[in-house]
Amino acid sequence: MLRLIGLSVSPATERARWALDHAALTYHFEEYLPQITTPWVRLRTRRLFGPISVPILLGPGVNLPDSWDIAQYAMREQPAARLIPREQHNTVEKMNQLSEQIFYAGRILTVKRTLANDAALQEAIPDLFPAALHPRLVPLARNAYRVLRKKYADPRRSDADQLPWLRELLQQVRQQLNGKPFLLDSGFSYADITIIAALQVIRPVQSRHIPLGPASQSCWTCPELAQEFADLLAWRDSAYGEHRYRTFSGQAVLY
Ligand SMILES: N[C@@H](CCC(=O)N[C@@H](CS)C(=O)NCC(=O)O)C(=O)O
Repeated sequence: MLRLIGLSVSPATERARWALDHAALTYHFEEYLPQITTPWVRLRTRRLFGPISVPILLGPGVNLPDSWDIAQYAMREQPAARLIPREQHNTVEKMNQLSEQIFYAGRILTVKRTLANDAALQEAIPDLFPAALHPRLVPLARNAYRVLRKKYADPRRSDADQLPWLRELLQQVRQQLNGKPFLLDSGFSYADITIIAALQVIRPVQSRHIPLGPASQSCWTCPELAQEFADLLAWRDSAYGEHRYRTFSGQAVLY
């Protein structure tokens, strides 16, 4: 059985889950708790040094540490799902790079807003700790987010420059979509999945899809861009309704 280690709230995990679900590949999902489960993840992935990031897909002969690798694996295992149609591989890869750029720029702003919001820091504390302790664990969450701020920093752009950069990237998405139902002419694909997942940093999808408390939802929102790119967010919301919990052959995916 495949095992996907991930962070439920992370766009990178969401695109790997969606790809596996669409390809009708079953897996056990394991929530990653940064710092807490890191040693155990290092041991099983045989990555004893260097940074660990999720999602990671494990299974017999499978040890894939990146959502793009996982999507390509899903494509190989289930070609009929047409996640990455062979003749459009380059376009899908380009869309994945665009998704990474949106996700990385947006994440810097999300982390910054979270660090300034005690209620969001409290929401970020794992359920593993009794609820009564959460208010007292806020300083711990703040330290964890400071580590993330350092880890995800962009040496090429100031925080203020991330917004115009995001605007430019979203315009590229709009251009590729060009009023069509999907990014590729041939139909729903991993290009849609990866871009849709990254739009989480512009305004989060309903929390029944990705669990975020109200304070965290506001930290994941770029109000300046959410309105300007309401067309992309509406496209994202309708794709969730039609494609998120359905395999390529139309079977329901049960969560
Ligand atoms: N390009 C990678 C990005 C993975 C990534 O950035 N993962 C973050 C989640 S948002 C992570 O593992 N964060 C935990 C940490 O840094 O400790 C992918 O798509 O798999």
